[in-house]
Amino acid sequence: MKLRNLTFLRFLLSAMFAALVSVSGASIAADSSKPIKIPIKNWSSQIVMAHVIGGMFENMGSNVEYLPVDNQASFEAVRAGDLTIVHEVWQSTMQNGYYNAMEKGGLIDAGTHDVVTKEEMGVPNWVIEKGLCPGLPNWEALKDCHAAFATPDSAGKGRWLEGPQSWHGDVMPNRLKGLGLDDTWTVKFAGAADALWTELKTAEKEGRGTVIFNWSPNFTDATGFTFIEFPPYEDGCRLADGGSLATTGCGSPTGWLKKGANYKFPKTHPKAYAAFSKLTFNKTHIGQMAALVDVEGLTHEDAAKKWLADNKDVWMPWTVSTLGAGN
Ligand code: TMO
Repeated sequence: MKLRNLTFLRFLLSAMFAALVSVSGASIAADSSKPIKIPIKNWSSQIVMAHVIGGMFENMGSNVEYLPVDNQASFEAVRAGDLTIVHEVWQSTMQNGYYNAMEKGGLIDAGTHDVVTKEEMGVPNWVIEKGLCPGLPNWEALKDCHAAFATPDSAGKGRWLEGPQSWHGDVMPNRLKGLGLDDTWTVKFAGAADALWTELKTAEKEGRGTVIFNWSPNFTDATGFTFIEFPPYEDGCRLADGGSLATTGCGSPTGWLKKGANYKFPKTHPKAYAAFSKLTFNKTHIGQMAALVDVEGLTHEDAAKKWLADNKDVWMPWTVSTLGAGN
């Protein structure tokens, strides 16, 4: 084939491609231009994932709006339509709020991420390696080592640094009582997740022990963190589920990570809803989203942009519509 013909063939192919793109572009217009309302909570993977999902929606032609929200209030907000989605529902701390909103009507299940979750008190690995509490990760080791975990605000008791109280209320103070450890250990609540990571650095510098609340998937999966092994979780062991101080010593269960949506979302934004219900992040993805902020120091927005740019092969297929004409 002559060079000119080749050039023409290229032109023809790209014109055909442009026509295809504009056909799918036209059908995208079936989604409402009203903004999809996405919650912003107060831990890194949740915020980065909010912007990742928002970026996906924008790439599909939708408008998005980000709204700061209290974690436990967010399920009722989805039910009422003040939020369109929730994208990180952690079973062990949020299933009550999630299922209550579903039972009242208005919040629907939008699928499950491809990951097993854990939210639990634990220690950075160097605490174990330095022998600051011999016998860890078995919780009974805590009976004899509180002194190495005291801080100026703990009145001689060992300190557990919990996350913000809005994450799971009094589960951890009740844990200490249920285990009979509240004479020698106390719980302090962090103002925000950042305080947990600062505590890891400070304690290591000061050479004192530290017990913090943490979760997986998180960036600490890669940096070395061990969850304490408490008595096994049983349905109903927590106070909020009908338990008593005889049972609140139970540990956290492993669990799922779910998504939820307002029941109107599939109707107002069929394509965005289809993409949202298909998307499923795994342990590596979620760990990366947290690490881009908490290890590499990017803003949440920049972290999301970088994650989207580096992972087109992961998320683009979810945005390809298989819905019929008119959607
Ligand atoms: C809700 N969280 C993942 C921070 O435990």
